[in-house]
Amino acid sequence: MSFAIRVRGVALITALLITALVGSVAASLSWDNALDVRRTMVMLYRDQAIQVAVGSEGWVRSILQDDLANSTSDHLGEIWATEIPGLPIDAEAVQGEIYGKIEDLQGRFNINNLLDANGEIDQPFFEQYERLLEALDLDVRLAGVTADWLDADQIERIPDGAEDPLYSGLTPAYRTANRPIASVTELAALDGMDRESFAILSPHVTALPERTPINVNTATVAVLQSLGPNIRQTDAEGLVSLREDGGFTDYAGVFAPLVEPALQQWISESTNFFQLKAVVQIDTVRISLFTVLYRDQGGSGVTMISRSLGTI
Ligand SMILES: [Ca+2]
Ligand SMILES: [Ca+2]
Repeated sequence: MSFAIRVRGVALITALLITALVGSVAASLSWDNALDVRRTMVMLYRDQAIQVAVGSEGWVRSILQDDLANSTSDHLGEIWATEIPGLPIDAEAVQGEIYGKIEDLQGRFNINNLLDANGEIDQPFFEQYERLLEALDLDVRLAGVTADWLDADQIERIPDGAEDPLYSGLTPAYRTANRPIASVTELAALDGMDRESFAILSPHVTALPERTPINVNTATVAVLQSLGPNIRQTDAEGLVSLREDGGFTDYAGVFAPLVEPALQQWISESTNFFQLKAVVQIDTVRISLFTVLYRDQGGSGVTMISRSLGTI
């Protein structure tokens, strides 16, 4: 082979190599570009979905306001309690779907009721909480552990307490709140609260910024049972069927013989605290917004108390 032919051969291979290299760089650039575009779109859709979900709060506020104007009690037959089926979002820039529901948070046991005005554990509510745990087949020891989490002191309740010495020995270490809780998700940090127990308990409890009565028109079976030591599950189920047609006509009369005397003033047929759960789907992006709303019975409107994205 002559020198000239060998040189031409090398030049050809070099040219082929360069073409292949440029090709692979171009492919990688266009792949990165496609990913960037997709990432930006997802961020944009997420922002839009959050805006739509927050916007739905205004709609819910007017539903709750209208309800207050038209009724003195709150029950599960009312408009606010109807689950909203998927509604299309059909604007020029956004297309998707929103669905949601409003829940009465006073149909649940308010964990912060455990603390009295002095920040100490209030025995009638503590016993009510124990009855709730019992009705749900959960470990009653959790009542003492929750009480220690909330009360201001560092003295472990006997036999069921847990204060900082226990939690600070865990990995990772943490400390008790020693104050009212802001979210029921705090309960997941309690000693002895496993995932299953939390899943069973969480639909029946709430954490509100003030002490609240139970709305017997919306309370769950287990929460109704917690109101007195002699309310069996079948009794509570009977009460639920009694209220089916627009709530109790005389709730005070029905519950007077059933409810623990100290809790008599802590039952009601109306509600101030509601929770909106809005789920918005745009393209492949789906977000859930949980908003706690306070409706003033005096008619001064509905205010947003807290918002949480993705979790209660
Ligand atoms: Ca009402
Ligand atoms: Ca404590």
